[in-house]
This record gives sequence, C-alpha cells and structure tokens, in this order.
Amino acid sequence: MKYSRKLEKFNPEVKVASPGRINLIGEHTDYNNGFVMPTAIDRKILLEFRANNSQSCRVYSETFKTGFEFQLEDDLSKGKNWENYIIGVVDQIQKADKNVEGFDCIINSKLPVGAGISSSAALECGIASGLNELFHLNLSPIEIVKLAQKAENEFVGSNCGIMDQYSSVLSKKDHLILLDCKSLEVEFIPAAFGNCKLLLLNTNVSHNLADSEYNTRREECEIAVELIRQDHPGVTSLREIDFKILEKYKRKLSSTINQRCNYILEENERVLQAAKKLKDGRYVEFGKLMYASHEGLQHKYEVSCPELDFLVDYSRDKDFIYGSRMMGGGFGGCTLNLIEEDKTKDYIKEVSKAYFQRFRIKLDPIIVSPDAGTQITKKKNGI
Ligand code: GAF
Repeated sequence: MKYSRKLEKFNPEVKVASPGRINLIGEHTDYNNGFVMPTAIDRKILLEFRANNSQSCRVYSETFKTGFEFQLEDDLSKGKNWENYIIGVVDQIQKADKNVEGFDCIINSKLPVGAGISSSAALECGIASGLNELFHLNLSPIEIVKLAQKAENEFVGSNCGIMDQYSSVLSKKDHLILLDCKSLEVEFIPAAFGNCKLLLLNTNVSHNLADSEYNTRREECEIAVELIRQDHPGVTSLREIDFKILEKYKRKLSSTINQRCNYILEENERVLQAAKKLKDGRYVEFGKLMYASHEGLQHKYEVSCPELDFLVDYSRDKDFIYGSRMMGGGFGGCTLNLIEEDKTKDYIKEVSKAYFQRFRIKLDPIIVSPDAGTQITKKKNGI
C-alpha cells in the first residue's frame, strides 16, 4: 500500500544515525572471502522510530518526500526500489523468529544514492538497529550486520558481500577496518594520512549494468572455485587459492575467468601490503597501491567506466595526489582520492571543470572523514 502523505513529526522512542562507508582498498574481495579496508564516514542516514501498537509499518522519507505502508504478515511482498531495503530487513527479522510489531519511521538521508558509498547498507542497518532497540530484539551488532546482508541478498536480490554492512555498523571513529572476510577477524588501523585528506569525486553516473554485472562477477569467481575444488575439496573460495594453483587450471578456465581470479588474488595481496604501508606512514606507496587496484578493476575485473577512468587518469600527473581509484561495486559512483589538504580546493575546481567539459555532467566533491559505526539514542518517554 502506498503512503505518500507526510508522516506527522512525532516524539521518537529511538533515533539512529547510520553511516555510509568508503573503502580504501580491497574491492570485490569480500564475497571471495578476502581482505577489505573500509570505514564508516561522517555522512549518515538519520532515522526516527516509534512503536504504533498496530500491525502497520509506516515509513516516510524526508529525502524522497514520499512514504509507504505495509502490514506485518508471514509473507511480505516486495515494494519498489528503496522500499525493499526496509521490507527486506523486517522480513529477515521475522524469519529469525524475532517479534517485530508495527512502527512508524521517518528517514532523513545525507547520503547520495548510487554514489557507491553504500546508502543501501546504511538504510538496512539503520532499520535493523532501530527495530532492535525499539522491540528489544536482542540482536548483537554482528547479527545485525548478517541480517542486513541477508535482506539484500534474498529480498533485494543483490548478491553483495559483508563489507558494507560490517563497516556501517562496526567502524571505530578515526580508524580503518582491516577485515578478513573469511574469519571476520578485524584489526583497527588508525586513519592517519599525514597532510592528506580523503576526497570523493562523485561522477553522478550509475550505469544500469551495475546489478547484473555484479552478480555475474560473483558467478565467474564461483565457476573457478567449483572447478578447482574437484581436485582440492578444501577449497571453498578464491581465498584458498594461490597463483600456483590458478596457473595449473589456466587452460581449463576461460581467459575472462582467469583475469577475474588474477585480479582477486592480486587485490588481496595489495590490501595486506597497504595496511603495512599505512602503519609505517608510507602514504605515497599506499597511494600507488590504490592506483594499482584501479588498474586491476579497470582492465582485469572490468567494472570501471569511462567517467571513473577519466577522473583517475586526470589525477595521475598531480604529485599532490598520492592515490586515486574507483570505489565500491563500479560502473559509476565515486573515485576515492588521497590528496594533500592544501591543494584540495584548487584541484576540485580544476577537475570539476575538466569533467564537465568532457561529459557535460556536474561532478560532486565530498571530503570525508572516517567515523564511528551506527549510533543509537533511546529514551523511554520520547527523545
Ligand atoms: C558493493 C557490495 F555491496 C560489497 O559487498 C562489495 O562487494 C563492493 O560492492 C565491492 O567491493 O558495495
């Protein structure tokens, strides 16, 4: 049922600030059980909740100026686009045998959609965290992460890994997460970048290949794993495969799949090297790994696009930019740039002009800082 009337402002019982994320390095490695280096950022979705003592769930987005309503039933049916990130989470909470009741929710997002900074994971995790508090569901942070990921896999239909939900919930202010997506072991690395800042350049394009190609990449990696595990039953993901094993199966795999696997193995190594460079304060070398990551994504994993490549190439001869790469699933969204702070303003002007001249599209710069994961405020008699 549609509910486009604005939900009247209410005294919330629970407020949640649910952040977007960046990823310094380690792209498309999460669903291959590899390494990633993301963190939550100081851009968030704000959500307010109250129980409404009914079986109705009413959600209003201040950002989209529209809302919708659905009833709690055993089998929840799909809504449209952004609605599914919410209904999908409620569906998973019910499937986990947790007792969710009717609620009202107002959402106010400061995260651009389609920019590759994970507004969808922020929304899922924000809804799951809010309902967890509101109805005392007793879900731990990692259970919230996994539930939100499952909602995206099963309800929305995107076969994403765990990185986005993990970083949205479990990040630590001013730190990066070095996450082993196989064991879920984590190391928090202080996010010190010397005299540099993290600058996102939003291409403002989101090619509609993104969803289908994302799932295809995942399938391509799985084909290689399936083949190799016929002789090596212990292999369950590309994480357990090294270059030597891959070489042995080279002829049996298509050249495209060889390329994909090669990229994943190299990217995993790059993440570990990058963590070391960062801890040693070797930011220029860290930046070189960012460029190498982009090249792999562009030529071997083939998830970049002309707009992203243009921005990365544009930065190459600027010695005040240490590293630049596409970020997230690809086919649009942002580049992430490690740039000397005092050069940032002039560079934004210059690159925005060049980008507009080339594509006739406005470039959106966003300077971000690593921030804490989900923040929750709760009051008994309204906040
Ligand atoms: C998207 C997915 F949601 C993540 O799980 C991850 O695979 C990323 O693309 C690519 O690194 O954000």
